[in-house]
Amino acid sequence: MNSTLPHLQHSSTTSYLAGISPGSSKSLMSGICRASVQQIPRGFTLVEIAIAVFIIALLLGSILVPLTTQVEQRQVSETQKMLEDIKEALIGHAVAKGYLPCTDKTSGATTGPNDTPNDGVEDINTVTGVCISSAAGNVPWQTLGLGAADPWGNRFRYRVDTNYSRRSPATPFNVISAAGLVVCSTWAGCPGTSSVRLTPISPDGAVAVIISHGRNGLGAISAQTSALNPTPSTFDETGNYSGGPFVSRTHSPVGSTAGEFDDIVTWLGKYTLFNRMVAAGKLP
Ligand SMILES: [Ca+2]
Ligand SMILES: [Ca+2]
Repeated sequence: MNSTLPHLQHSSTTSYLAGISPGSSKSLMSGICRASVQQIPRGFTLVEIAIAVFIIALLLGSILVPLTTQVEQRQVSETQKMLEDIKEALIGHAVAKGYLPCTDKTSGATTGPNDTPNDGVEDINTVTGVCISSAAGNVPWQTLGLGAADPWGNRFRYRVDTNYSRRSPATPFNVISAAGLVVCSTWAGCPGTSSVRLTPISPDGAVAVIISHGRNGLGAISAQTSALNPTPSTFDETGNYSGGPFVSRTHSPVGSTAGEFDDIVTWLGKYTLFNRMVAAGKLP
């Protein structure tokens, strides 16, 4: 029986359409289809390309997102370790000398080696034995023999209760000295900012507070330029940037109800300091 497409039939033993053999039991249509597949190079359709791109994006996303998260977690852990090292160095300084170091001021004039901003050396009036500034400044990293910057290239902020940084001829602190710094879980409820007062995290007062301004670096002093970074927009980070009340809480991202917060904060409580100084025979 002849094909229903007689114009494609021919008598040659070699078909001009590959895959079609005259007289074959295979259908002509099957041969035509196979010939088309064999003869016409077929590329990828847009749909196939889109699916491939989508799968590649998924794979890259599944690899890169955990990597990014791991890097951030490692930076936070590293910062927490650095803050603990700073706290231990502060205690060591107090044990060795009988007082905590003053801040290294972040701005203002230079009047001498003990009054120079951003050099990592505490700024102290050697005549009176009182710190040049009672405001927050840099951790005096040179005085303590520590690194200058957090993992994001910013300096650690430090505020000390100046009762604990006085030295001769001023009267050094003792076990009845009050500690006036406070760390809260939110700025809005911290003492001094609202009639609604939350219990501070440091209820008996902190003698020193040490802060890394975190990955966003808002309100930090750049270790590279000694310039002030853009300042934070949330109250909780503003307290840490402006010198208190200080806030330590769970981190929250931009756009969250609680507002962005990525500061890493630690503090030295007065009883911790007293305990270590008594153990070292330096108090009472
Ligand atoms: Ca200084
Ligand atoms: Ca921050």
